[in-house]
Amino acid sequence: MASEIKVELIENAITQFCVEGDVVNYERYGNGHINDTFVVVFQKNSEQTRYILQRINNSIFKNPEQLMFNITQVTSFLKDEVKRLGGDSRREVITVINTKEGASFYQDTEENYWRMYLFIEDASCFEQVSRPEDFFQSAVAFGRFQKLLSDFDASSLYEVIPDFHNTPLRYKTFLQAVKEDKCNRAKEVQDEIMFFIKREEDMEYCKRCLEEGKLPLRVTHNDTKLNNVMIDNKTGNGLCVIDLDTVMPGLSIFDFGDSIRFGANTATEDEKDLTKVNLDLELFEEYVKGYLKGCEGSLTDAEIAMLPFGAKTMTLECGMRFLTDYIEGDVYFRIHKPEHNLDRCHTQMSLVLDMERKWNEMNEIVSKAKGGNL
Ligand code: ADP
Ligand code: GN1
Ligand code: MG
Repeated sequence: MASEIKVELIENAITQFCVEGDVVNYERYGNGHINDTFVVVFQKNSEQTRYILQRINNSIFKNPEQLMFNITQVTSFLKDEVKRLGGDSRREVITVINTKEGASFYQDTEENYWRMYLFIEDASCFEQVSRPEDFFQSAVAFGRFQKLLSDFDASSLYEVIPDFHNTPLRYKTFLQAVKEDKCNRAKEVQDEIMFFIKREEDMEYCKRCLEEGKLPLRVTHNDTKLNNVMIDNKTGNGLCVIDLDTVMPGLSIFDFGDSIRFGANTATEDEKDLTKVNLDLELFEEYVKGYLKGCEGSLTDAEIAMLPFGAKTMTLECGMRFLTDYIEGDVYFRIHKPEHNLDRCHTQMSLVLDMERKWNEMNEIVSKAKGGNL
């Protein structure tokens, strides 16, 4: 469940950063599953400015210093690129606010790690797609993000969560959790367990293509959910990719796939009525078109051909991660009710089944888009 943080710790953290003015108020913000996020309003003279304050989840990000090093490297590279292209680097790229000591994060006396970002105003993050155009725009933004980072030196990044999208390794972790069954929950979820065991081969395929050199390793975002990109309220364009914690070397088809898993689902990630969970092919097509546009020709033919596989693999992997966490006692993802991770696992399973039914159509959409026939 959402962890409580002592008010004194939050209020102390707020004062550590280089922001002028007085604090007007602060409150929890957003729907991320990992960090504790707050919006903080400061006032100087009669002007109010909002900031994002986050307590970094340091049971997941074991080395916050390396994490923040990655984020400052990536954001400063992106800001230079955006400026070079004539864009607004304060709205199109996350801005890290330093502490009064000049550091990119603050460590308090209770081993909490805090950071602050400028709040990107006049832009929205969505939990579900209501207008296909927004989904198209989010795809352009994630594709562009990938393209802009193509000249970034990947070797300068720490691998903050090793093997983050190593699906076969996650499968082993899942089997181990089932074997250990620490919370005695495995017996309730035998059908779910079998679902993933039956699809073991599918989970290995993309990794094998990388190892065989059929897919290139790139600098990727690795967590391309719709609520990790901001859409400009005025122009309707994809504005800024946020949640840069997992920027690491990875596969473009996984960035594509994770967006499909979340955004092309006709239901939310934790919908209990599974009849509502489907892969929306129209949204899938929008995302394919937007992603190819944003990547501007930088994807190889093999990457494009494997986009549907990226979507299926990310959905399988995420469903299996939710199930693993349920079996392990809900220790990773923030939950808001007792069987939340199991509900999330069920939506991912339903979505995989629907992708299996629509597999030919998904591939046809991709090959038509590649040929520019859409
Ligand atoms: P988590 O890793 O927990 O998902 P995020 O960095 O994605 O954390 O932040 C959670 C939510 O906070 C986002 O989905 C978004 O709604 C909001 N948010 C994060 N950073 C900003 C920002 N710089 N400006 C405006 N909103 C933001
Ligand atoms: C987490 O942080 P957030 O909520 O954007 C998770 C992703 C999962 C996603 C499932 C660091 O993303 O990998 O796909 O939940 N992030 C991390 O909703 O594990
Ligand atoms: Mg997020």
